[in-house]
Amino acid sequence: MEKKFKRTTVTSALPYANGGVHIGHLAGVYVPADIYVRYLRLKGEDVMFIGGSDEHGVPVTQRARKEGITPQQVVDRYHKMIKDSFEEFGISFDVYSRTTSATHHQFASDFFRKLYDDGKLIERTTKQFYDEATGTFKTDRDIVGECPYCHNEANGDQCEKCGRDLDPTELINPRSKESGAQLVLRDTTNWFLPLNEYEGWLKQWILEGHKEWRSNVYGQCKSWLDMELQPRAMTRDLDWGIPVPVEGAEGKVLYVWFDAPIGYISNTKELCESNPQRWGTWQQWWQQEDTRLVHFIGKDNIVFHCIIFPVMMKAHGGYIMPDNVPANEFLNLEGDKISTSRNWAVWLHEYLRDFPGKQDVLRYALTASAPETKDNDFTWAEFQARNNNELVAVYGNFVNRALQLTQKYYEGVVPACGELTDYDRETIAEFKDVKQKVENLLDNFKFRDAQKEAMNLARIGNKYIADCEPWKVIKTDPERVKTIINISLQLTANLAIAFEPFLPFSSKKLYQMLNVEPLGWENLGSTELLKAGHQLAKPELLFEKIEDEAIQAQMDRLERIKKENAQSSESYQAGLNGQVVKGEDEVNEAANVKVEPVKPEVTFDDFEKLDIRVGTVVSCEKVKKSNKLLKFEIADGELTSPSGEDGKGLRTILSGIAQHYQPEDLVGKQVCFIANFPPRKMMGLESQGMILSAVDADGSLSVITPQREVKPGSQVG
Ligand code: B3M
Ligand code: ZN
Repeated sequence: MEKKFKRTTVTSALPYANGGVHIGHLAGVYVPADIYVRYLRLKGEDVMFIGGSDEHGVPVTQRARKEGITPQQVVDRYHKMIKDSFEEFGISFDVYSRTTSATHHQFASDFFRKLYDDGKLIERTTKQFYDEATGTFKTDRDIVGECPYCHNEANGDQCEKCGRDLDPTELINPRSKESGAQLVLRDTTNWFLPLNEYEGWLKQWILEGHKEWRSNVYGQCKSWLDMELQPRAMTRDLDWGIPVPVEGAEGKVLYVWFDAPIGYISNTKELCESNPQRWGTWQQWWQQEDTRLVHFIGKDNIVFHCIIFPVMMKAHGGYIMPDNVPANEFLNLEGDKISTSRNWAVWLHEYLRDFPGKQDVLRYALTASAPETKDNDFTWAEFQARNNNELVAVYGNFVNRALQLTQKYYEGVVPACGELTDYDRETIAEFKDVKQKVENLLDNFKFRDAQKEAMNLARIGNKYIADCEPWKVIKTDPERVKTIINISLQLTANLAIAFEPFLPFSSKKLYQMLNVEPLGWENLGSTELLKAGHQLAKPELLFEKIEDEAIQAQMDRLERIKKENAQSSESYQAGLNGQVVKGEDEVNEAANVKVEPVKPEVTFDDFEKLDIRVGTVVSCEKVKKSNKLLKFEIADGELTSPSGEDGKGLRTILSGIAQHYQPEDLVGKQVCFIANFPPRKMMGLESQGMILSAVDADGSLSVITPQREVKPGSQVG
């Protein structure tokens, strides 16, 4: 930190109140944010931690429709559920409010009105689909129709089969998802934020001014800014949301992504007004240059927090800009993408029910596999191993030994430290720099490594006790044992401090066992935390083993979900299986099978340089005047190629497999391809990658396909 800030405003993405919170949200946003604010508080810094529910938006109305209740009933239910489970899990928000509050409605409405009055918004009339039967405009997600590219049924905003982003006007035969009614296009006027006018400023502020941001965040901003920004609608034709405060705008509400980030500010206002002595004014937290603003979010929210919200604040005037936006990548579950609609998730409220009192175990496991730089995987086996082999066997074991020995030899009274040996001094020196290391890592949002350093303290302790063997020395040199135990107890107190941001429940328990009030961060590294003669409380186990049965029960649950999902997609699978590629009739004789020897060793880094992806074949045809080449158009999830091209359309790849496949047999199939080869011209056409095939013993080629359908653009590795 170069500048001296007086206070830090920390926000964490406001979860949609249309369902529970799962481990992906926790690992990506709430656990790291909570570690960060607990750390700042422990250092005595002035920090406000803001959370809340995002209660507008189409997902809420869809859920309400599905359940036959009102949107307000939906958000009331989930807001309470989310708020309660965060609290039980120890996410230490200073405020957790909601975007349906009166304060928020007023604040967001005023914010919009100021932009409107200052001429910062542009009015545009566009054509949108309208359901004449219900008299309502339809949002992209409420429209279905035939995909113009792959001709499957698609949603108005995206075709899930070929992965293309769509505009609903592109759909063939667009209908209302709800009623199936035919839709008509009608003129509608909305207000747009001209993002393009802020491009120069954004480039300066982010690309020049914030090179220190995480590379995933910086990279995403860069690709947006390289693309030419477009004006973006800030109002919608919907009936759930904050009414647009402009005459003649009846039936329109603020775009959910306009009002939701303002929720951070209105929640601050609520908190300040409820306790002005403690919190001062909301302006201090959002408008003063000596305040540092940090947003914790998942990677899908980067554009909203780095581009749209900053432009809103800039256009309004008076606001500070985020100093950092430490966005995480995604967490998968047992190798599969977390999905609310497929119920492929571990839900926080269910975890708290199934593992009562074990908040810290999940906090530890999620931080240990936090998706900080790339997507990561949560498995129940690893969860169990983290608990049994690390929390129990390392941290818990050390603490237990130190406390039990004190109990046994000194009836729980801290013995005096005598003369130090060289080994004592070495050990003390080792744990003295933990403070600096953990601080450096936390200041740079490297929570995983920071937690590892804290655990390292416990490893140092275990090694110290094992090497010193007090249980033997007690027979020959009881004075020496006092020193060993004293040092071990000081280390134990250090562990309570170092782990407090990560594992607050365990630190609390440990302080109780040590019979001391919680210690501040500045004490980390000290060997004088517990005075000789201080009486400890009765020791208890800090962590307990998690048995196989508990893990099996979770695996059984996932297995059941998998089966249910498989049943519901059976009909779809049957359709796909009907198009099996015609194989050749020959049977290879064993003698003909030629096995290539394995190539020389490469490193994992070498392998990582290849960017292998999955794409869906949208079209495939023979290249004229070539008997080998097929020309593929592949939906690749809109990847931008390393040369910075495209990122919107389909990827063209030429592949020399014309003798092995009928082109039409490959349409709709998924293939694996290398995405980062430089483009190459063949027969006057440009190929943007290479499709991977297996070469059978007889030389025939078989295209490599993922074992189940995945999202176009998915990485292979
Ligand atoms: N509710 C989207 C999400 O949960 C949205 C975040 C709002 S943050 C202002 O991913
Ligand atoms: Zn499609």
